[in-house]
Amino acid sequence: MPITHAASIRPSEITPREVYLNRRQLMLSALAAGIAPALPRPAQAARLKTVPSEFSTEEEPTALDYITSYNNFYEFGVGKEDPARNAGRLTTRPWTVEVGGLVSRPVTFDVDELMTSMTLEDRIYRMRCVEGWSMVIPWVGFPLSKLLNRVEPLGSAKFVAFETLLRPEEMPQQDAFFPVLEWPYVEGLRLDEAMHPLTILAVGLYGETLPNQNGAPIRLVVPWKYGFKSIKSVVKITLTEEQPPTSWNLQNPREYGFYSNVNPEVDHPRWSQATELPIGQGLFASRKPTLMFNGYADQVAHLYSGMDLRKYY
Ligand SMILES: Nc1nc2c(c(=O)[nH]1)N[C@H]1C(S)=C(S)[C@@H](COP(=O)(O)O)O[C@H]1N2
Ligand SMILES: [Mo]
Repeated sequence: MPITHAASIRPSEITPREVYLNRRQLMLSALAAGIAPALPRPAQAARLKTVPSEFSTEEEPTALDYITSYNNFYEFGVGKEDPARNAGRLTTRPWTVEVGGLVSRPVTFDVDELMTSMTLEDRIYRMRCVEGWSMVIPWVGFPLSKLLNRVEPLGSAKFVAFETLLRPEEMPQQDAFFPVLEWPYVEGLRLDEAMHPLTILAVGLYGETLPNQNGAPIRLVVPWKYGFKSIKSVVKITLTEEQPPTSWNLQNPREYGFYSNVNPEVDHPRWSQATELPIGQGLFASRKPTLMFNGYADQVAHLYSGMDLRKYY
């Protein structure tokens, strides 16, 4: 059932422009100066047993306060500070992830069982948001391929579709009169992208369980794609033959494609993608060049050989 929504509305157009810019400016300078209010971590955050990973970047991770207080999670509001303020109300237990579609053994996993049956790895990844900022995030997670192998994809499976929880009682924007996106939030990957060793399901960060604002209890992380591909609070994973719909592509197909690989050479229709602002590096931090595939070209460029990345953006 199609949900009516205003096409191509961005937060910058919903809030009166000056208010938005001021709030944004304030938030950015507060963040940059390191005086943003430190929000308490949820009480239930628990230490996780992890092993190191060879896939981590050498870069210094962004401070925890920035990672947990400057977020995009539109179910909880369109402002960067809204998820930290509002996601506390999300009930994350019990939580199951239903994995099915074109597989021989469909399984509904309990998230706690999943977390104890998988080896959890520390994976420090660069994250590049399509809006032009970036962070370095020390995730805890496991390769998505391990989960997919458990359900045995059929030969006909070509794509993997993901779905976030739909629970308007706890996710205020899912009840909004003019929703920014159709709900639930959905994303998708080609099967080979989903099976790539860099693609993980994250269940924690900085060695502890995920804060709600970062997508508790389980979220996707695909480090060579813009942040919006990394769908939060996942409840359903479906293997499909056809390319699945994705939330931002439905909202504005001209601006957000299915692939959404980080690419400094292909601009967003309304802004350049050549540079990024690292969050949390002080008032005088300068923008730095964005790298092809967010710095993961050696590992992932082969997935797109022969493809025109301007057409498949
Ligand atoms: N369900 C859901 N997942 C989501 C989003 C969202 O609004 N809803 N925002 C995306 C965007 S735009 C980004 S940049 C990342 C941000 O992840 P972080 O807040 O953990 O840094 O989450 C992505 N996953
Ligand atoms: Mo984003």
